[in-house]
Amino acid sequence: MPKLVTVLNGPNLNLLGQRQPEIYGHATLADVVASVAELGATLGLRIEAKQSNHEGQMVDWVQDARGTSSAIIINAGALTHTSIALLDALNAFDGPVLEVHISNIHKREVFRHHSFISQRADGVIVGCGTDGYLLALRRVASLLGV
Ligand code: CA2
Repeated sequence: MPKLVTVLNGPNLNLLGQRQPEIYGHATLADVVASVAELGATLGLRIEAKQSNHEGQMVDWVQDARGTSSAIIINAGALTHTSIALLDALNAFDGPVLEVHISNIHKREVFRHHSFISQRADGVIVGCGTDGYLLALRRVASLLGV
């Protein structure tokens, strides 16, 4: 049975490809999920991708990943910069955690420069556009030894 990788996207990432293409590109979230699933199949990993605009839902999904998922790839959107609850949930997860940001948060407003999640993340990929999800999945595969 292939190992499961949970891919979580937070608030407003359902709007990918619909607005602000100069920052976030033209790919939709469905496009991103399809390309991650395709690479996952190549690498021998199963992908479960979810998006929510709600902090509590994101916390619940991180908790659900305990015991079912081998790794988490997460773009928490703006919760990155605010959510200690999400950090606490990730701290209770045992496998690799890869944090992704489509834009280079360090080139943007100062309030985007700090990530609570980075304290738990095994790797952080920023500013690589939606390719960042694929880079994160390759790193997960390497960390899981598949
Ligand atoms: O660069 C990233 O991936 C971010 O996590 C995206 C978040 C932002 O709050 C973070 O600072 C950096 C925002 C996601 C909003 O996505 C949109 C996409 C298209 C149109 C409008 C919003």
